[in-house]
Amino acid sequence: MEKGQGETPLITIAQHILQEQRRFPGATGEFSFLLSGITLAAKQIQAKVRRAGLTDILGDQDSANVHGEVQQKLDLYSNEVLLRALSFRESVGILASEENEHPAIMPHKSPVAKYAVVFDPLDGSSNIDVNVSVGTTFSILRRPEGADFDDPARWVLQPGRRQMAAGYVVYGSSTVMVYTVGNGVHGFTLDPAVGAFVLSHENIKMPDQGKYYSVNEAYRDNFPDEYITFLNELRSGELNHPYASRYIGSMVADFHRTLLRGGVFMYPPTRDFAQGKLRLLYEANPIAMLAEQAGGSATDGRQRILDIQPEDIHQRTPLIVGSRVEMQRFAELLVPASPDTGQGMAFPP
Ligand code: AHM
Ligand code: MG
Repeated sequence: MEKGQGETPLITIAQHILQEQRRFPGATGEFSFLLSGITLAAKQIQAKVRRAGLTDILGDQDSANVHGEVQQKLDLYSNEVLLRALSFRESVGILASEENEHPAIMPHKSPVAKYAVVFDPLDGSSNIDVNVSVGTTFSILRRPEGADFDDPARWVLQPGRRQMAAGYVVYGSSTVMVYTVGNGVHGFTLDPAVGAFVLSHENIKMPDQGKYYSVNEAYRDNFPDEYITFLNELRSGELNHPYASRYIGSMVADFHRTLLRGGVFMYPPTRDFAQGKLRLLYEANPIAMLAEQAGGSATDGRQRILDIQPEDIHQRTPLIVGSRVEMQRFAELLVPASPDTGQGMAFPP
């Protein structure tokens, strides 16, 4: 019998979040209310994504975001939906998005606001027009002691290990939301018939080793040596078996497969882009928290992603994330960095 039909009790994401919250004595329910804003936005975004070819929502918006990238109409729609869904929650003080240069200060400026939410509303948006999976990533941070509304950056410039919760939604052949509040990783599939996210992947654990590596190999010649050695080993079978490659070009979709099937996903530094392409706060951090919660790990090639102290809301970072066996081998290949000699730097000066 199919899961969710009959024998297995049907658990919606709302119930699950409430259950999780009971672990914290004195919890007020604000956090659940906040997460419900994200699930509401995800439903709205998925509805638009599903009808994208039918409405006038495909294509560019004739504008560029803070990174100089052309914004797609769906990027902007998704951004607005998330901002709207979250800005009415009093517990949220600051929202920061890939699509906005500066964090948004919630007009209520409530003294009881406890959280900042950072997100990439629609990741992998170059895939939208060709009907390939895209996603939303989010990270929730607690307001630091003494942080006020005059200094919104302080709310969000925190290392990823301080995330209260993190997750993503992948708009694939079905819409799946995966989240963690630091107590395991759980996945929910949207049942379009009833409009509810239903628990479909409980307590996800990444396999110890996988069969796939996932990287944009077109840039291979520009990767640092240790990445090339690592890829060669994966291909040749030195790590127990030869790997196959899978690369969608939507981080959320590539990571979702890595989470469920194991293996490694990477966006390495390149000669031209020493920090790679992915953004630390709203792309790498949530993915790293999920990976660690599922038994995997994530690094920038020098340190644990979750230990990086961010200096800029939109800063980029290389990201290598995956299963235990692959990540261990990758770590062995890295030369310890020494700022004096330049040894182990991605590209020695
Ligand atoms: P975006 O936030 O502008 O959509 O870019 C991020 C995406 C990731 O989803 C994906 O991993 C990466 O860009 C793909 O980049 P590339 O085309 O260089 O391989
Ligand atoms: Mg993105």
